[in-house]
Amino acid sequence: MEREQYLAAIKPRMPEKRYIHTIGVMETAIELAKFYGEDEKKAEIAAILHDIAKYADIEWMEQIVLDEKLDARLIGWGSELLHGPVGAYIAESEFGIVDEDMLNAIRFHTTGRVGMSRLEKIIFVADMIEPNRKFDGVDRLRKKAKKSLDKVMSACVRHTLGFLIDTKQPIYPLSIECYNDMMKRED
Ligand code: DGI
Ligand code: FE
Ligand code: FE
Ligand code: FE
Repeated sequence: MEREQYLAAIKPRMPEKRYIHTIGVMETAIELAKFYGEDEKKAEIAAILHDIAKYADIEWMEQIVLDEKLDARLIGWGSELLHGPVGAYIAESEFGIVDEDMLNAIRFHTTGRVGMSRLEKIIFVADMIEPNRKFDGVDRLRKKAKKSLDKVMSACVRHTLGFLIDTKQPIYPLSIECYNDMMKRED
């Protein structure tokens, strides 16, 4: 399938705002892939599909977690944590994506994880810094993205965890494991 076909397939499954965000993630992911020597096509398709499950029914997603034996810890965390893993399931089962790196980039785009690949980091970072994102500090992250993929990834994870703590939200175990992994690798 080509870009236009993927875009046409995702468009009816999300509000306009999310679609515009997705285009931004796609363009940013392609730029980062060029910059860091990653496969641009993989980055493009993973970006287009990354939020495919964002508006799926929560009960349906929890059933997928049980049926497909996804991480059982996901039950009860809601769609913010479910849409990555379930998105990877949809990418594989509905769109025929078999590349494990692309599937992992979709699966872990919200939380990150220990030992992320280059493509996983690119999708995670692109999701956060795409041009439609507006929050204090986003420009600093955009500048970092042109310096070091590990440094910007680390800064993105720290920003997300800081936000979750400030807003008194629970932190999913993978998010903490990802943070610890990034800090251990920091030089
Ligand atoms: O789907 P997007 O809005 O483009 O972005 P995302 O998938 O990276 O994140 C979705 C939301 O999930 C965002 O508001 C931050 C939140 N989130 C990320 N990690 C955690 C989390 N929420 C909780 N409660 N715990 C986490 O560890
Ligand atoms: Fe998302
Ligand atoms: Fe994100
Ligand atoms: Fe997103």
